[in-house]
Amino acid sequence: MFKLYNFHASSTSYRARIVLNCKNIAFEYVSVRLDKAEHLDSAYGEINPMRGVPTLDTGEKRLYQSSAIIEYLEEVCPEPPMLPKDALGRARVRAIAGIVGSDMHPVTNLRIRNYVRDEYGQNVDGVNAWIQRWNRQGFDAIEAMLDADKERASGFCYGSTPTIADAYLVSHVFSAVRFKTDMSPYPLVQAVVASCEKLEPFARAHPARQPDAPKPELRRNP
Ligand SMILES: N[C@@H](CCC(=O)N[C@@H](CS)C(=O)NCC(=O)O)C(=O)O
Repeated sequence: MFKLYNFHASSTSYRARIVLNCKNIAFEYVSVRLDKAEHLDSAYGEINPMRGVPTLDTGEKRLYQSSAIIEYLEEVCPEPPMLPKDALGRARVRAIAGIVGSDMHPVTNLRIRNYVRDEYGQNVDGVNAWIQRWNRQGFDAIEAMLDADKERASGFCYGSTPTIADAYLVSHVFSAVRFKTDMSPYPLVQAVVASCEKLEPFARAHPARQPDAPKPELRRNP
């Protein structure tokens, strides 16, 4: 069975869990507590040299980088497909995934937030302002892309079934809301999230439903 080293609130973990669930792939949940800096321990450094989550252990090899993990899952478990059959469609789906995965997440990642806090002396509001600034730029682009897609009739980023773009978008919106990004300018993004969250594989991947999530009564920042 696959093992996923991950953390409930990590958006890169969340996007990998969504794809695993959509493809109905059972996996063992191995918690790496980012809130306790377990990813910086030498033990996790042996597992993932970049010390990020997720890591997918296939039983044969360890795979790093959620984008590589997701593409691997698509290749070894093609049903249901999470990439369109046509090259143009795949490029459009990957563009949305790329905005989240390459433009938004890297500059708002934990180590960057900590650097902005420690090296630039920012408090919680200052760090949140940094995160919100980069989220706005990405969501502005994604909202415009969804709006421009006249063939988009369903509740998804592309086509009539969930694609990897939805996995990236839903998980990043969770993170954005956690850091108080104003989502009101993005009704199309919010509509995609609302329709995806109704689907059981997305709901089951939600951070609040993971074994290392705080109990509801202890949760300050769900
Ligand atoms: N590009 C990597 C990023 C992995 C990553 O850094 N994940 C975050 C959690 S969302 C993390 O582990 N951060 C730890 C840190 O920044 O120190 C991927 O997509 O897998």
